[in-house]
This record gives sequence, C-alpha cells and structure tokens, in this order.
Amino acid sequence: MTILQPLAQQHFNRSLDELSNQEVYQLLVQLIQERAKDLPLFEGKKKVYYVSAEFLIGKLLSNNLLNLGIFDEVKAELEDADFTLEEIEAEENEPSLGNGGLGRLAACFIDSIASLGLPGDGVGLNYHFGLFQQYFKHNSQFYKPDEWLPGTNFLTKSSLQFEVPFTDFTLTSTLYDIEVLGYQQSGRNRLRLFDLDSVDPEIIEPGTISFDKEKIAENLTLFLYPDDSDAEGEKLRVFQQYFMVSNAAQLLIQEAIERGSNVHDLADYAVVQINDTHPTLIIPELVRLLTTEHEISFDEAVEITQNVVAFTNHTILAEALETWPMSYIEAVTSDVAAIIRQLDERFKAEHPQPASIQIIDDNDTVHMASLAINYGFSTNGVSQLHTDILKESTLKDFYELYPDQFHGLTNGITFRRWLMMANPGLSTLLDETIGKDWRKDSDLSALEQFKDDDAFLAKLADVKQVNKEALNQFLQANQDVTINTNSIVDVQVKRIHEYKRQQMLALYIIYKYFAIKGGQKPETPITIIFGGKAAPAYTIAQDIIHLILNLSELIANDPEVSPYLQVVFVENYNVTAGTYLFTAADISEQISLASKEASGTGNMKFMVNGAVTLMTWDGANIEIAEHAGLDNVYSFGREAQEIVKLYDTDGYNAAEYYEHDTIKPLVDFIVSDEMLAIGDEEKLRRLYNDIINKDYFMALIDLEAFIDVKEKMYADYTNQKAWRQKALMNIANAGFFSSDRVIKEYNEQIWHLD
Ligand code: 26M
Repeated sequence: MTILQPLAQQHFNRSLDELSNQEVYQLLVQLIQERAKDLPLFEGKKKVYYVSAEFLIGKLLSNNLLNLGIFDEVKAELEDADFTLEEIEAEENEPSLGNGGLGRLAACFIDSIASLGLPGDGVGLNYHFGLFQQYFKHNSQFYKPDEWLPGTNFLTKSSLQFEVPFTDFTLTSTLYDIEVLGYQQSGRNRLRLFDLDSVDPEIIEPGTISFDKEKIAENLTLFLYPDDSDAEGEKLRVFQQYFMVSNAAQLLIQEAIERGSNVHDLADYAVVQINDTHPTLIIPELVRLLTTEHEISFDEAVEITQNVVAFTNHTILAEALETWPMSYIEAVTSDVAAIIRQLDERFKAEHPQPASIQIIDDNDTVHMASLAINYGFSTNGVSQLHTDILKESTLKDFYELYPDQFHGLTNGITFRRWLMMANPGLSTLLDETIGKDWRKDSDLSALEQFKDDDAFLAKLADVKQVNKEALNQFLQANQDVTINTNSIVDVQVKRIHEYKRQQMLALYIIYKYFAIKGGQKPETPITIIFGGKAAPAYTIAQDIIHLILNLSELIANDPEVSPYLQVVFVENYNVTAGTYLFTAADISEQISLASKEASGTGNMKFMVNGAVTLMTWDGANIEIAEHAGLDNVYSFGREAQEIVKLYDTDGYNAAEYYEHDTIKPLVDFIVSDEMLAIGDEEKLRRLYNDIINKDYFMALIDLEAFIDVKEKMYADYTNQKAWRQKALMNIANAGFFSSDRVIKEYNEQIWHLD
C-alpha cells in the first residue's frame, strides 16, 4: 500500500522520489490534516477545558502519524523513496510554546485526554515567538527569537472570534486550532490557541528580543514570557492572562449552550482545569460574563463559577507564587478588578482571619492562589510529597478550611512521545518480549520476568548503545561535538535554576577533574551532559551556565583528563533534543534540594527509557524509588522535613560547609587562575561569592553525600549485568508514570466526565 505516492502525483505532478524534503513535509502535513478532519470531535455532555499559558507540544509530525496509526507505513514508504523520516521532520519548526515542566505537562495531558477518548480541549495563546533560542558565545548564553510560525505548520484558522473588553479599548480575537489526535482513536480534540490579527513582529527592535511594551494590540501574543523563576510584575503579562481567559470563558459558555446548557447548569457541561495560577482570572471573568451577558445574579454566578474551576499548583517556591497589584488589574480590566474586590469582600466577611488566606492583602495586591483556592472547587498538588507539603505548610491554612478540596495527583508523561516515538528500538524490543498491549495500557510489568534472562539483558544493552550513537550524531549535527559512545552517559536536562542544583554537579566535575589529575582514572570514561535554558533576568543561572561551559573547555583541552571525562552543554535544549538525551542516558540526574521540585517529569522520561536515577528525596523521585525499588535507584541528601525546618529557623550557613576540607578546594577552583584564564572574572566571582555567602538553595549541604553516591554509581556501572537489571526494573515499573493514569485520576477525582 502506498499513501504518499498518489498524493505526490496529485499535488506536485511528480513522483515521490522527485520531491524536495520541504515538499514531502508539506504533503505529510496535508495528509494528516485531511485524515484528522475526517475524525469527529469527541463528544459528551460535560467537557474539560485545560487552560494553560503554556503548551510545550514540540514537533507534531511523527506524533500525529503515530496516533493515526500510519507511522510505520509512511516511514517505510519514505525510505523506499530514499528519504528518512528524520530529515523530513527537520523541516518542521518546533513549537516551543512553554518554558519547561508545566508547559510540557499540558502537552502530555492533552495527548492523554484524546488517547482516552475523553472530550477535552487545551486552551491557550498562539505566541508568535516561542521560548527564546539559546546559543553560546564566549562560554555564555545568548538569545535568538524563536520564530516558529513561518512555513507550513499544524495551525488552522477558525472562524470563531470574541470581543475582549480591556479597560481602555476592546480587542477582537482570532482563534487557531491544532488537531489533537488520540492514539489509535476514532475521534479528536483540539488545542485552541487565541491570537490577535493586529500583532506585529515589526515592533521588535532588529537583532534583539525587545519591543515596545505599551503597544498592546501589536504585542499581546508576540512572546511567551521566558521566565519561570520570578513572577515578574509586568502589566503585559496580565494583559496576556486576561485575554487568554476571557476567550476561554466565552468559548466554554458558547459551547455549553450549543450542547444544551441553560447556563444555570453550566457546571454539568464544563469543567476548567487551570494550570497553575496563570489562568486564575477566569474566575472573575466567568462571574462577569454570567452576570452581564446571561442575566444571572451575582451570588448564583459565583456559585456556578465555583463549581466549574479546579486549580493545580506546581510550585512551593515563594518567588513563583503569583501576586498582582490591583492597580495592574485595574489598568487591564477595570470590570474584572471590581469583581475581584467583591469576591474579596465576600470572603473577608465570612473569613476575616487568617491573613494568609486573604485574596487582596493590605498592600492592595491580589494573591492569585487565594483567589483560585477560595473560589474554585479543587486544589491539587503534583506528587505525593508536594501535596503533603502544600497541606502541611505552604497552603496549610487553606487545607484546614477546605480539607475535602485537596487532591494529590502525581504527574505523568505520555508514552507515545517519550517511549514509542523517542525510542523505537526499545519499543520493538518490548513488543517482541511482552507483546504489544503496553502500547495501549502502559503496563510494562511483565518485563520483570526477564530480569535474569541474559539474552534479553544483552538486547537491552544493544538498544542503549544504538541510542548513544544517535545522540552522538545529533550532537555532531547540532553543535559539532563528538562524544565517546562507550562512555557512561550521565545527563541533567531541565531549566537552569539554583534549586535544581546544576551548580552542585559542576562542583562534582571539579572534584573528578582533581581526582583524574591526581592519577585516579575512572574504569569507564564518563560523559556528563547538561541541557537547559536560564531565564534572561536570572543572573546566577547564567553564571552557572558560564561555569559549566568553562569547565567543559578546560577539560576538553587537558589531554590528561579528556580521555576519561567529557562535559557537554547541549545548546538550545528543547523537546527534540530531549528525545535523544532521555533515550541515550545511563544516569538520570534528579538532584534538586528536597522539597523544592514539586514533581519533575524529566525523571519519568529517563526511567521509562532505562536510565538509572540519581536522586534526592524530592517530588516524584520518591515515587520512582518506590516503584522501581530502592535497589534500583541511587539516593542521597537531606530530606524535605529537615530542609523545611532549616528555612523556618534560618538554620543553614553556607560558610560553615565551605570550610570543610573536602569542599573548599572545589568551590575555590571556580575563581582559580585556570578558570579565570578562560572565563569572565565578574561572572565567576559573582557565582563564587553567592555560593560561599548565600547558597540559598543549599548546594553545599548535600555535596559530600553527592560525591560519594556518584563514585559508587560509576563503580557499579562496571558490573554490566547488575546495571542492566536495574535498567530493566526501572522500565518494568514505569507504567504508573504514564499520563494516561494521571488523566484517569483527574477524571475520577475532579472532572467527572461521562
Ligand atoms: C511566572 C511569571 C512570569 C512569567 C512566567 C512565569 C512562570 C512560567 C512557568 C512561572 C512558572 C512556570 O512554570 C513552573 C513549572 O514549570 N513548574 C513545574 O511544573 C512541573 C509540572 O507539574 C513539575 O513537574 C515541576 O516540578 C515544576 O517545577
């Protein structure tokens, strides 16, 4: 059977093998769009709207082919015509419409909602520029705008438009849809991305990522905010948020009415899951729309809204909990500001105390989480530990008020992208070994029986080897770096943030550099790979990148060390790079300061691809250890309770740790002559001073334990059989971390779709 050949004739009047890569890509997009349109939308009385400022969907071509069930066929036909799917995929711009974990979670969730056949759409913004593209120069991070729209993409312009009334003007939205196909499903959902026709990239100053922030109609959906570390008090972000939620609210009311709602019963037709507090303004916006457009009383509108909106919290970092001065909200939408004041007064009248749960504080600042929790019906954390910390400390006073409203739903990842697409070698091996049911039910537990099967373990090792070769090729093409594919591949990829402690791994690299210089050569060579972007406003995160790039250069140029240790920083880490890294890794670095990583989801991508986790007792790492078994992970470091107490009592003193004989030389090396000879003195000193005087995220507290466990892990790697058995146990027990399980739980506990 050929699919593409007749299309090539029809559209280009040429045979497939005569087309350019770009033409083949266009053909495939068209094919997918046509097949998608043939599928009906999933239906049901009640529908979920997953509203999120970010959807880090990544490239869609292979994902759609896989979900349509024509992946293998198309791949084979392309190969017959002398194309590879990889080179065709290179024609697709990657939509990087998210910063990191929160945005990628949203992408996994819409894939799972569709794959379970549930009616549910994603709702967000059509940023013209995604997260900046990162490049390195002089061992530092630089930025290029991420232009992903030009050329053929998966967006279709819909005819739906809504009026969004801002304080000083009204804007009319346009809507772009991306089809969301479930895995082997006979229906579809959509990702609905709102935009403005007036947005104009011309306002960007050439060669920069700056623009006139006052021109709202021209810039509203221009950029995704590149900042997931500090809640920047920018009015423009409030404009974006209000535009997003006003459209979402109008859309869901309109669709509910179309399905038969009389609006009074809206909660029987729609449930809104808000991805962190960014879409919280949907609460007062729903109240506004219900009272002004649908003749519903204020009290009833509040009750309806309360039964529609559910909130997910993704962080306990104080600096990431959103607050907005009321003056900003008034400048953006005075009507909604007035409603927030009413909601605040209502709440204060019933609950004058404590101050910690109030919506508007004494500084006339709105606490978005308070609005979401007090006027939503559900609040959930994203791992067991994170949920416990929310209940016991961060949101304690809310939990006491609404104990039944709290849920814990440990995150998950879609196995379609992160196993089937990313790792065809392992997927085929799984099919041959345990049958194909895992592709539908995510159950890999039958693999455990092969724990002592040497032939199987050898095949598992072969798959890893092939993936290391593929990673090597990717790195050669991406940034002209060659790695030793016979080395231990040890990977930390995620946004750069002090709490994730990339700086601690950098200090370990210094330790290892000294050890090798001193004659202690590792039995197996080691490749340590970093990837991740630092928020432009986050200086110390940039300095950490600078430190690592300098170490990479220093070691590469040292013939005594380079045969045994290589340090690579992947440029512009994104979803595509992730597929190569998760599948090639032997070691998964999950070393956040306990209590700070709400869940993590990269940890799960490594696990299902057979990397062994090196972990602190944080987020979903704890559950990974429970599922894989304690013998099959490596753990270290202080636990969350102790860390929370240290923060409460101001009990951590970095200088004290710095004075340890084992630590001081490592930290001092940051500003050594060797480093200053290649690096920037200001940056290195700033980082050095920060670590010895502040070290707010306590990199030094766990450093000694980290060094010990890393040494043990590298030594253990030489027992290849035992190592492959650990890898197997990780894969076999990864089923729990499928986002299909998570979505079933959301549905059972929160959404209650039919
Ligand atoms: C805030 C203000 C201005 C601009 C952007 C932001 C902002 C954007 C994204 C703040 C936070 C953002 O994301 C936080 C995030 O990614 N949290 C991660 O969520 C994952 C999914 O639940 C978890 O697995 C991670 O542990 C958590 O860090």
